[in-house]
Amino acid sequence: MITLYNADRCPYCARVRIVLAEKAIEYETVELDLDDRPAWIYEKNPLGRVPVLEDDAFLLPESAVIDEYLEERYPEPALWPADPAERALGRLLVFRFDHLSKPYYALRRDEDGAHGRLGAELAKLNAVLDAQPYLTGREYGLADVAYIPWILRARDRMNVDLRSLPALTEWLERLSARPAIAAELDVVAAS
Ligand SMILES: N[C@@H](CCC(=O)N[C@@H](CS)C(=O)NCC(=O)O)C(=O)O
Repeated sequence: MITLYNADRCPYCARVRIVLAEKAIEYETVELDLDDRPAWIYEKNPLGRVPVLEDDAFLLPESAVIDEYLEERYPEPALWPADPAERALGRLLVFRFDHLSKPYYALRRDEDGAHGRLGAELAKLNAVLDAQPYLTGREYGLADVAYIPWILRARDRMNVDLRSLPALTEWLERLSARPAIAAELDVVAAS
């Protein structure tokens, strides 16, 4: 049985919830209060962070690594393209995710200039989506999953206006039609 150590409000956990849902993998959830983390979480992850995936006795932290593990362990439906170059470009976006997360968390801390820096990174994603329908390439996949939790929260919780970014807005609408993403919209609305 798979267990996900989870916090609903955590976008990194959302990356894992989405992949588990897309692949229809059965799992149980242990919900953590991030404001009052239990001491035992350090036995699961020495950094004390969620998500952590437990697959029988195997423990794995780090959302991007967990998603790669799930993709290899449960290959269907595939969430990376078959073409190695297309897959590598998708992985490059995941690898460079901190280009988005740094201004995102800076804006959450209300730092000067963060709004503009986040806007510039969102414009870069919009340019990628002008050239191809998904961040992963021609099909939806793990690069889209890696970014969508923050884009949803930026729009719905931080009032970041995406209307000047049509390709990003259309991508968001297309993704929101997927049950795995619609479930995350509900989580964001409830948290
Ligand atoms: N690089 C980690 C980041 C996970 C992370 O920062 N999780 C947050 C919750 S959204 C957390 O557990 N924070 C507690 C802390 O940093 O002590 C991943 O991708 O899984």
